[in-house]
Amino acid sequence: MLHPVTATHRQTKNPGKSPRKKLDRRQAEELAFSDAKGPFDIIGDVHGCLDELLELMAALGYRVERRAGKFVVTPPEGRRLAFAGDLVNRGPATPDVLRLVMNMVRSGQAYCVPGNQDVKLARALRSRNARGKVGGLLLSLEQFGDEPAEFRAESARFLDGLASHYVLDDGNLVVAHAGLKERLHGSGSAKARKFALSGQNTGKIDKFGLPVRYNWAADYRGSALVVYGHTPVAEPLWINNTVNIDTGCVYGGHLTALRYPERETVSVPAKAVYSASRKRFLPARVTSA
Ligand SMILES: [Mn+2]
Repeated sequence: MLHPVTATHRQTKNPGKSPRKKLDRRQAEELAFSDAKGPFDIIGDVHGCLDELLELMAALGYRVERRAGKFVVTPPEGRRLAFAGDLVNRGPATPDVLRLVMNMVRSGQAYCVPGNQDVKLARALRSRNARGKVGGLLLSLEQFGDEPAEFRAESARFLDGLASHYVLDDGNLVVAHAGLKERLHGSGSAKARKFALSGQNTGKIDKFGLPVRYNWAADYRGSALVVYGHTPVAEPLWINNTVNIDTGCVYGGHLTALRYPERETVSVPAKAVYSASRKRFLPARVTSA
């Protein structure tokens, strides 16, 4: 049987006086440091690629049926999904990906941490118009144009309420969208949230005009396995005790899951190139730190 997602019992101060959004976030942060044991199937950046997500879930043994517009999921005995963030934007079916993941999180079948694109979409869904919105975010807003206002609000609330990262399996497993330095594991600080969502830039700009990111994984010496995405790689990239499982599905690569504790990856190929990448994927191997 599946164990329910258990929260610690920390009391919140004056919960009645907190704005709704903050309360949701705090509840999620409490869930983040649970003693939840695996096994888990952790999925990298989905970016609205519903078909590939369903195919990957099937490959992992999850049965998904669609009944009256709702997704009904039967996981393999005892297993749970964990999404490493960036569920949305750039791809063809952002609302349905949210519909599926929200349902699984609510029923205790999945964990989900936010990525920078999820936060961007939540903000855009709450604003009244799409002015100034470009690219992958604009595409999501167009897809949401066919959805009821209630579902927009529900999606924004869900994305806003997600904990910055998860520490699972008695501290042996960390899931964070852009990865996380060891000293920020389990921290509810704004600094930890910022790092987990977007990583840290070096202040330099590369030849493609993109910010150069600090390679935290090269300096990582922690004992917890850190599973993350955010920066597309051609193949799952293991560095020290970290693994990047964003294999760029939306750019025509693959959608990848890490099976934990087995430490095996399972990938399905993208059915199309849904978005153009400004640069080629990072090489799968790094030669030096
Ligand atoms: Mn990202």
